[in-house]
Amino acid sequence: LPGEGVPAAQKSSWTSFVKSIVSFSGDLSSLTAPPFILSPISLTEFPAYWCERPELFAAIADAKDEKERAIAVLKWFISTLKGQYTSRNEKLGSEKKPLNPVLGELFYGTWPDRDGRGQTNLAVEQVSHHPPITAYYISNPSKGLALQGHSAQKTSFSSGSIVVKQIGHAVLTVDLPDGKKEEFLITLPRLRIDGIWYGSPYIELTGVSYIQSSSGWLSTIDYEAKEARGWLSFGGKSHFFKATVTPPGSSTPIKRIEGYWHETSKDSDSGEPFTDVRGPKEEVTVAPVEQMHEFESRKLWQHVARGIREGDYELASREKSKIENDQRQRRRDEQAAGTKWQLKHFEHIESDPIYERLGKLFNANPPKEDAYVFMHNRDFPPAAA
Ligand code: CLR
Repeated sequence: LPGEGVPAAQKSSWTSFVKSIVSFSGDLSSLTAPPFILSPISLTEFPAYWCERPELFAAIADAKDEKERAIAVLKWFISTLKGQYTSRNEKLGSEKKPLNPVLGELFYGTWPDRDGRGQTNLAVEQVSHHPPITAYYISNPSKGLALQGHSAQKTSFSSGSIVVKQIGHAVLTVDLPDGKKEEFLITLPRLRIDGIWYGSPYIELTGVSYIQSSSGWLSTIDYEAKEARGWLSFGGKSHFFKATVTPPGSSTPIKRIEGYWHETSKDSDSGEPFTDVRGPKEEVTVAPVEQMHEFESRKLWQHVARGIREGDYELASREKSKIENDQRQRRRDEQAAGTKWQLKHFEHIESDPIYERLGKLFNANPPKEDAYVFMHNRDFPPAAA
C-alpha cells in the first residue's frame, strides 16, 4: 500500500516530501525529509564500503598477470556492491537520507592486517558542500594498492522513482614487482530508488559501468541484463548483473560472469562460482570519538546522530542547526577576510589525465572528468586509529 512503511504521524509530511521530490531535480540533500527517513550516518562514511572485504582488495596484488588482475579487480568490485547499495536496508530497515556532510568534514578508518593481507587505510574528506562532493583515498601500502576517487550525485525523478546519476570515478593503482604501475579506471553505475510511494525506499542499479585497465583489459558490467529463465518463471528478481572481461584490443570476452551482486555470481560458461557475499563483511575500525578532531564525522554529528537514533528529533534538529549556523559563520568570516577554506588532504584538478587516457579506450562518456588528488602531506593514517 502507498505509505505502508511510513509511521502514522508522519504520513502527511511524507506526502509533502514526495511531492517536493517530484518537482525537483538537483541536490536532494538540501530537501527537508520527515524524521523516520533520516539516517544518523554521514555520506563521508560511505567510501568505507569499498573495502569491507579487505582480503579481496589485497588479493588484487597477488594476481600473477594482467588477465588475472583484471579478474581480481572485477571480483573485488562486484563484492562491494551489496554493502554500497543494500546495507542501509539491512541495518536501518530501508534506504534513508544520509547526513549531508559539511565542507571539510573528515572520516578516517582502518582494517587491520590479518592473515598476511596487510593493513588497509581510509581517508575521506568532504571537498565541496554545494554541490556535495566526497573525495576518498584507500590504500594498502604493504600490497602496493591505492584507490583514489570522488563521488557526487545528480538526481531526477522519473515515474515514481528517484534516478541518481553518479558523478565522479575511482582510479585503482597497483604497484607491480618490476617497479611499474598498472592503473584501473572504475566508473560507477546509475541508481534508481524505488519504493518511494510506499515509504520504504531501496536501490536498484541500472545501466552499465566499466573497469578499464592501463594494460588494455576491460570489464563491462551490465546491470540491466536479463536473466535467462525457464518459461514458467516470470517477474525478474532484483540485483541481477552480467559482466564480461575482454583482452586488449579485442571485443571478444574471455570470461563472462552472471548472477546477483547481493548474493552469488558464477562463470556463465563453466558455472564455476565467482562472488559470494552472503557471509559477513568487516566494518571499518575508527578511533574513539573522544580522540577525534572536531571535524571528524562521528564527532561532528554525534548529538544529531543520537537524536535520530533515540527518536529525539528536537535534539537532532537543534544540534543540526548549530552545525549549520557555524558553517554559515565560517563562510561569512572567510568572505570578509578574503580567504577560502583549505582542503586538508586533496587537491582539485580540472581534468584527470588517467580518466582521459583510459576513458578513450572504451569511449567513456563524458570524455573528461575532474578529480581530487590525495596529497600525502598529512598525518595519515591518523595516529589515533
Ligand atoms: C554515495 C556513494 C556510495 C554509494 C551510494 C549509495 C547510496 C546513495 C549514495 C551513494 C548517495 C546519496 C543517496 C544514497 C541513497 C539515497 C541518497 C543517493 C551514491 C539520497 C541523497 C537520499 C534520498 C532520500 C530518499 C531515501 C527518500 O559509494
